[in-house]
Amino acid sequence: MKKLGILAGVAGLAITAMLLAPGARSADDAKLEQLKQQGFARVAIANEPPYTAVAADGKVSGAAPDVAREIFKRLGVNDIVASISEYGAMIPGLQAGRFDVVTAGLFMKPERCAAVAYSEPVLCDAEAMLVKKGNPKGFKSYEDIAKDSSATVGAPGGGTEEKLALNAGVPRDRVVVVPDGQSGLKMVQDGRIDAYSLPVLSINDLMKKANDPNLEVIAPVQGAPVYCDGAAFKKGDEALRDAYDVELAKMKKSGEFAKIIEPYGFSAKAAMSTTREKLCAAK
Ligand code: 6CS
Repeated sequence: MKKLGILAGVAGLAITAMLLAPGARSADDAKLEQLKQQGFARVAIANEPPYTAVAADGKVSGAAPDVAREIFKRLGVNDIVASISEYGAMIPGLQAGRFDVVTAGLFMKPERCAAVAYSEPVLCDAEAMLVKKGNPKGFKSYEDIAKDSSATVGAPGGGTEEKLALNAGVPRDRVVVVPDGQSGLKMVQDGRIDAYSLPVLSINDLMKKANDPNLEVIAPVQGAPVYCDGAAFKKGDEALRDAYDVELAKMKKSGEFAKIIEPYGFSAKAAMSTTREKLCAAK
């Protein structure tokens, strides 16, 4: 009896058998089958409440992972396992197969839409800046920072706010890459940067927790668009993305989507009033 080669692993055997079975799913669904076999989806997050958060005991929460956990459960994938990543490393990590999906508030923009397969919109928000009380340098926009040669702004590496500041003409050496919210808060408090920029709900969360009367929130940043994120899948995993979108649409329709995101401060209406197509085409 000719010995068969050893297939890659039990999962490989299960998926192959399933795909060869009569009326088998298309090869495209192999990714979903693989995640079902794996028992979890590996998600990239930033740990930036209320979008994403990791508690001291490791529990993952936040609007983006909570939506993802519920949708994957409906797809037969029992859980999510999160890894914290800088925004600028999320897409390369997805493309390298380190994550199965990014669920982190990674805002849809044309250049990102070209690199990943986004779901339909999930979390929408404007931009904000954290400054010293009284806004001593009078910032209302990123252009205001550009015009003041002494002004510096902190933002996440590879994040939207970094890009907005650079595009507004703030020189590279006055846009400071800040690894996380607590660092940004401290740098403003210590006067090491004049402003720290994140989406409105993230800055408001920081402000509430800081409880520091010497700080002020400038929101929305004038001239900056309202962005929406989606779950970001690797190009080639469109079948998985489409299956995700079917469940997301059902939850939007039933009100379950709003029940998950609105306690975090997000508007279901905002996400339901736009589409991936519109957001990916936005200039
Ligand atoms: O998508 C982004 O680049 C931005 N999204 C969030 C939720 N926070 C900061 C980041 O720059």
